[in-house]
Amino acid sequence: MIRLSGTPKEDGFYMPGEFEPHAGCLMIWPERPDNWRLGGKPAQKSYAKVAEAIADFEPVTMLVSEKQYQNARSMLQSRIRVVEMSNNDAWIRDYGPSFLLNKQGTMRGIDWRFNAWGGLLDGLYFPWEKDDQMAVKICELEEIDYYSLPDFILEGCSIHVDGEGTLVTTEECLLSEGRNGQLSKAAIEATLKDYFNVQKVIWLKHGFYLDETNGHVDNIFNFVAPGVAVLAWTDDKSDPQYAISRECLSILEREKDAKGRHIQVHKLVTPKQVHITQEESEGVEAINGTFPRQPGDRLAASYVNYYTADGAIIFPLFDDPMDDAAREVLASLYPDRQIVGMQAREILLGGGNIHCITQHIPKHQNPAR
Ligand code: KQY
Repeated sequence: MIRLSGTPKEDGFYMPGEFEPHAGCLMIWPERPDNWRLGGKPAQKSYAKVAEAIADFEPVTMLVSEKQYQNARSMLQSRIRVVEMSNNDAWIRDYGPSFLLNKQGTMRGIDWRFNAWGGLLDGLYFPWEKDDQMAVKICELEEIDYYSLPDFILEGCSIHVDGEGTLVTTEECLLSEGRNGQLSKAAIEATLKDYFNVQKVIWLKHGFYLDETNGHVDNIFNFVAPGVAVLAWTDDKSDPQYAISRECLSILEREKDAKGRHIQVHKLVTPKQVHITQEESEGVEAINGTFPRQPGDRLAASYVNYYTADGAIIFPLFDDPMDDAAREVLASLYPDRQIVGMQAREILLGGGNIHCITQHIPKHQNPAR
């Protein structure tokens, strides 16, 4: 496949919204014992269930290391395609390619640099070179040409687009020292505009409280459709999340999107606080250089971190009374999609949630080779 010069903007390519039609979904099989308890066994069951739920609506491909191939193949239904691909961990949204389309429906990819959410400064593990190589490998697998940035760090969970010229992100993440600390906010915004081909970037200040990725936007905000969004919310003034959510809301109320619309914001109230138990902590191997999992640590539990599938919303359940309220909000916002809840604690224990472990492939018209 061709590594392209120039930019998507110059070539008329843009990133469609996740709510637009899909060709399928990619995931990576979890296994590293210093991030997933008990060698990844409970997380593997959760990933398999998420894959099966999505496979009811669109084709799913699971990328799996050589070591885990046989195990994953036996744990996954035969309708799920299993492809061997080496990796450092299982966060496809962050280091898979950003998929782009042009007006004719041709698909291309972007290969950003990945440094485990902050490199040696405040990253979450080392090394990360297999993850960093995945975007190109996936472009080869999907048979698409791609743009490659030699030194710009970006994770897919750190941006959301409406497919109509607007991108939402957080300053906490994109301006963090460990990513592109040498670049100004204006230079970072210019790269986002050139590569996602958007006209408007809305900068939230912070992501979800204690999100270990320096506040990825996908745990606090998501587009339902152009001009319509969800925001993680709490009315508990004693929770630091309270001020963060209010700050996001006031920015979103003040800003307009690329088409000049005020974004209609719907609140998804968070579950009660989720903390790591002693037993869960003991199941994770402590390795120097990997983000530790201490008993009592609060996890960034948010219903906003859901996957928009063709015909369904796959959203996280936390065994909490707010699970039902979240389902109701999502049902009212997505009347044409089934609302499917999945127990997500084991995924959350690894530091992210359903949106972070899935990457949709937009429906496209690339000729079969
Ligand atoms: O939320 C995400 N996008 C990934 C978090 C990864 C954490 C690694 N422990």
